Order: sequence, then C-alpha cells, then structure tokens
Amino acid sequence: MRDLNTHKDNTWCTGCGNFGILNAVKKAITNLNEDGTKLADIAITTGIGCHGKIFDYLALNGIYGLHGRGTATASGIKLANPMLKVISFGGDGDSLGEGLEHTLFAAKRNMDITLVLHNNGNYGLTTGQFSPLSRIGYKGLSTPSGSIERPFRPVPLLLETGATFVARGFSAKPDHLANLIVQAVNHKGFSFIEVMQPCVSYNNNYAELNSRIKMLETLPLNNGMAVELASNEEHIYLGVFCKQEYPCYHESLYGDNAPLKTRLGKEQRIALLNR
Ligand SMILES: Cc1ncc(C[n+]2csc(CCOP(=O)(O)OP(=O)(O)O)c2C)c(N)n1
Ligand code: SF4
Repeated sequence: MRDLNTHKDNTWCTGCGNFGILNAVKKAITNLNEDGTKLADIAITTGIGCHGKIFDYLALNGIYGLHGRGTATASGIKLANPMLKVISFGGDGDSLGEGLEHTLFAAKRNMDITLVLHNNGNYGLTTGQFSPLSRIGYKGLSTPSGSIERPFRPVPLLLETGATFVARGFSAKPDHLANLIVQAVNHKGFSFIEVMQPCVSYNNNYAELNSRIKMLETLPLNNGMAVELASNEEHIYLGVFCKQEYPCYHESLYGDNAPLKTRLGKEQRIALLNR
C-alpha cells in the first residue's frame, strides 16, 4: 500500500485528541486496503474546524468542504459514484451545530456513508466557544459564566434519526477506534461514530474521559437498551450500540444502475442535444 502521509506540517496543539483519531484512521484504512479495498475507491470529506485538518494529513481523494457540509458533500460523492466508500469527518460544532440538518437528513436517508464525529465539546479552531455538545457549566469565550444549555446526546439522537450503525470510540484507544471505523465503512447504510476527544487548549477533559470510559460487552438487544447505555451518566460506554439492515438510499433510488456505468460519452451527449 502507498504511504497515507502528506507533506503538510501538522498544526494541531501538542496532545490534541485529533492525533489519536488520525492514527486510528490510518490503521483502519490500512486494514481495509489489506482486505481488498483500493485506496482509489475511498473518498473523504470534512467540514471546517481543527478536525477538518485531517484532510490535509491523509493522502486520500475527497473534498475539504464547507463548515457543516461534510455529510452533504459525502452524500453527493456517493450518489455520483456509489462504488466509492465515503468517510466524512465532522466536529461537534460542525456536524451538530451549523450542519445539523445535513447530518440528520443523511442518517434519515440511510445514505451509505460514514460520519466520524470528533467530539471535543467545543469549537476548537475558533478558540473555545461552546458547542451543541458542551456540558452545562462549560466556560469558554462565548460562555464566560458557564453554558446553561443541556448538550445534545449524539448517540441517541442519531439512533432516533435512522442511522443503521451507531458506535462510540475514544481518541486515546486508537486500536479500538480503528476497528470501529473498519466496521462502519464496511456497513451498508449510514454509519456514525462519536469519538470522544480532549481539546487540550480549551476543554482538557482527558482525565475525566479516561476515568469514565467502559467497554460495551455486547451489542444492546434493542433501541431502548442502546439509548439507556449511551446516556449513562457515570460511564461513557464505548463500542457498537446499533447495527441494523435497512435499504440504503442510492440502492432504493437507482437499483443496480450506477450513474457512472450508464454515463453518456461526449459524442452521445452532443447527438442527444442535436436531436
Ligand atoms: C459557514 C461558516 N460559519 C462559521 C465559520 C467559522 N468557523 C470555522 S470553524 C468553526 C467551529 C469549529 O468547531 P467544531 O466544528 O466543533 O470543530 P473543532 O475545531 O472543534 O474541531 C466555526 C464556527 C465558518 N468557517 N463557516
Ligand atoms: S484547539 Fe483543541 S481541537 Fe484544536 S488542535 Fe488545539 S487541542 Fe486540538
């Protein structure tokens, strides 16, 4: 396999959880490649934020898109070429704030893409404003007295919206996270991984995360159990909460007919226009 590294200098803060996520992604892509997925058949998209810089550090094709639109660009890529495996990287502000509707509709449609959500509990790139996932009491640039809003619960939210693979990982457990990413990419339908990560500059919750994580032992039997485990206030459970089969969007839309296979050549398009 060719090298996944790029020539870009890495500008993440020392100790940022994004490093663990990048390592996990590289491991996952290497495993997928060893199992037969060509690198040319993988496309990535990102929103804007510290998480989005992962685009610069991975030698893969894709679109470094607009803030909050990672799943929209991923959906477009998948619909244009369903043969690609498309992975989108989003921030908690990006995918559940600015881009909330794009995230929820991609899940609702069971679009066959993967969303890796970098949950650092704040807007890192813009220096620590509170995000839809910030805890009550979070003190940042825009909430100097502490956030008074309850955060979204991403796993229950995405379960309810229609994601057919829902999991949670931790940036400090890259082998476990790599395994989740491989499962998510191989899953047919919308796959979602919430990745807990510290932002060492504005929300350094590494010690807290590390003390609260616990592994799920088995796949929860039903949606109710999955929501209960994902919402546990003492432990942050890691693992797969849901894995279901349901028709994915491009198959319901096209059947076996992939648009790229039936695309007209230039001469045919001109003839059609003339006619
Ligand atoms: C449409 C739009 N609105 C706002 C911004 C400014 N902006 C850039 S990154 C960002 C927040 C990033 O936070 P998050 O998505 O949580 O990612 P992180 O930096 O924490 O990885 C904002 C508000 C923008 N680039 N585009
Ligand atoms: S600001 Fe936070 S999320 Fe961004 S690179 Fe620094 S530690 Fe990481």
